[in-house]
Amino acid sequence: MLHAPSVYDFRTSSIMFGPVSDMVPSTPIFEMYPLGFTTMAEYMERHGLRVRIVNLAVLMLNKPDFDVEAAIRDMDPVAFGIDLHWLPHAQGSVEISKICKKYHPDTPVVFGGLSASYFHEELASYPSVDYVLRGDSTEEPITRLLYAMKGKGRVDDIPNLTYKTRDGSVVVNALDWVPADMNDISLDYSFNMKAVIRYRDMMGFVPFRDWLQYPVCASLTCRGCTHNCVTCGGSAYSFKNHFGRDKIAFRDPELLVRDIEHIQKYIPGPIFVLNDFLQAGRDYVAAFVKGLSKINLRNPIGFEFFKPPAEEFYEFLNAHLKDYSVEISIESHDDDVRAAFGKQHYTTSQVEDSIQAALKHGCSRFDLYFMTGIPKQTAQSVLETPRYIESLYEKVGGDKRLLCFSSPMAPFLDPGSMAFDDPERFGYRRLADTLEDHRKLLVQPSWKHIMNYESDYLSKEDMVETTYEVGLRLNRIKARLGIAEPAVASLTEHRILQAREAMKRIDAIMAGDPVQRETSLAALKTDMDRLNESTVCEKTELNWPAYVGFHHVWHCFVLWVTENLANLLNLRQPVPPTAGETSEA
Ligand code: B12
Ligand code: SF4
Repeated sequence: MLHAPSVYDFRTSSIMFGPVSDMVPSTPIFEMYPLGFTTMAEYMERHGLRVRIVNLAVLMLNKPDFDVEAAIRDMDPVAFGIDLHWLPHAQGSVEISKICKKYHPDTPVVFGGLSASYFHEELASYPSVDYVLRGDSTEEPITRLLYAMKGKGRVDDIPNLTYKTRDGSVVVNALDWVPADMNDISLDYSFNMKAVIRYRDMMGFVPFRDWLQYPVCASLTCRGCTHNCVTCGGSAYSFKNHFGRDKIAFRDPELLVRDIEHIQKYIPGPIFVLNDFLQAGRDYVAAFVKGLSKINLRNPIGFEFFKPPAEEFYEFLNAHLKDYSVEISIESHDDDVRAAFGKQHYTTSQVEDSIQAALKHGCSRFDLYFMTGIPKQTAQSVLETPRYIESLYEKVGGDKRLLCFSSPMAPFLDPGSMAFDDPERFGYRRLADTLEDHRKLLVQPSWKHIMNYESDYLSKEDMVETTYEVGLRLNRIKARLGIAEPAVASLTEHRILQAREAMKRIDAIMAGDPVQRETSLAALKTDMDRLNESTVCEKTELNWPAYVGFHHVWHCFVLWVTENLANLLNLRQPVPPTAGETSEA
């Protein structure tokens, strides 16, 4: 399983990616591989296959002279799996598939992920791509595909598969492997740790560049979503219309607690519970939180909520957990703008009450996210954000546990979102249609040129300008309140001002003589690379605390010994694949 950088080769191209990844642990080349790599690999190994994950993006980031072609040339798998989950990998992932084909013309190349699912026919028509597995649950289909490649089974009855025949035509099998729950898979990080031991390769497996310093782990409550945010490619609408899912699939709370117990055994970092588990109802919530209390959870834990919980809920969390944090994406302080985005189910004032209640009941940290570029949002509305945040801090008495962040919706409108499918209805102009269009956009010189949309309410110029302006003002507020260290705030201020300047220089180059363009952009590369990270805020501001205990070291040691013994004595018991069974649709 290979994870590509967003742009291949970012090491030689001059691109000002901008603040596209400021709100996630990755750098702008999006080096984080999908969680699905771990669930697929664990599932395939359970069914008698061997899987190796190679995070090419991290290897390229860490070693400027890492030779991708040589690394791929020296691999000898039954098949290559490449993710095109996030559309920003459109350029890098296909380039990596070309290298796979160059050195291994007879080895099948399999793609998967949400963007691959959306563009499956176009993707399968590329000469370097043989198979695309669609949908949000490919653990079983990929296992069957691998067995078919080994001569045990046929491809024409593998669910969710799009493939190319010998004559080059593209065949689309039905998208009907859509499990109704998430209980057959496991997000088991000890798989990754065992694989590190087996292949003696730490850096190829790490999920993102700084993971060893900040070992945050994710835990997944469900697949799908009950909400319909208009720009989100993971909304109820997108899942129903493009990924075959018309009902959210939950993981049983007992299994979720078990996943978290595994994490706490080996990994000291904070655990982030993704996708709001309140969507599952009261019984689920009670079982999950009480379960966490029973395993005596010591790692800090964070929850993402899609609407602001009430005070009783925080009381309940506080009674059962030692260290919990909360995150809500409010998007805008303006209720009308938020409603136009699809979050009409709560108001700003409810969020304020929720924050106050959380802080009153032991919440360690409350992260509040704002976004630029959403429907009905004007430059003026964006520029009001810092003032609103300041007033919010006044309401909570300057409590430093509240952390506010603002970032642009960039680089792309998600494929398969309502806004992507019907841009005019939401006040957007879509500037790219096909996968190939997006591949071309990704190598444009700045995030302003890379974006695949423009809003009727906010021009691209205003989007860039307001992003940096809000970044500056927010940084100053954080410095004044003592939330950001003075030295850090001063560096951030500098970076934002320089990034703004660099964007102007790029615009001038693009407006100037085309013959000079490449040379002038190349001259800016060092500056661009320096300014591409932590643009509008210092990335470490996102980090929750972590601690290392003796038990982590001990469990890792035991795993190291048992795994080496298992490898030496070949002690593995595969479970036969479930080929032939169908899932509940
Ligand atoms: C969790 C999550 C994250 C986590 C990432 C955790 C991770 N490492 O996967 C965080 C918060 C870090 C994140 C970041 C981003 N995210 Co996000 N994220 C989600 C979320 C909420 C859930 C995804 C999930 O549950 N996955 C479940 C796991 C088990 O499955 P999976 O990883 O999807 O893999 C399965 C399939 O996709 C497929 N598959 C995936 N890869 C491959 C490869 C092969 C070969 C095969 C066969 C199959 C396959 O099979 C897997 C197993 O069944 C979705 C929204 C949603 N409701 O779905 C958005 C979503 C996926 N994210 C999205 C985006 C845009 C981003 C960012 C680009 C945002 C940004 N600008 O910073 C970044 C990219 C980060 C990076 N790569 O470095 C969009 C993607 C739209 C698109 N098509 O491009 C989504 C749909 C919605 C959204 N806007 O948030 N995200
Ligand atoms: S952005 Fe909205 S639709 Fe998308 S996953 Fe989050 S709550 Fe669901």
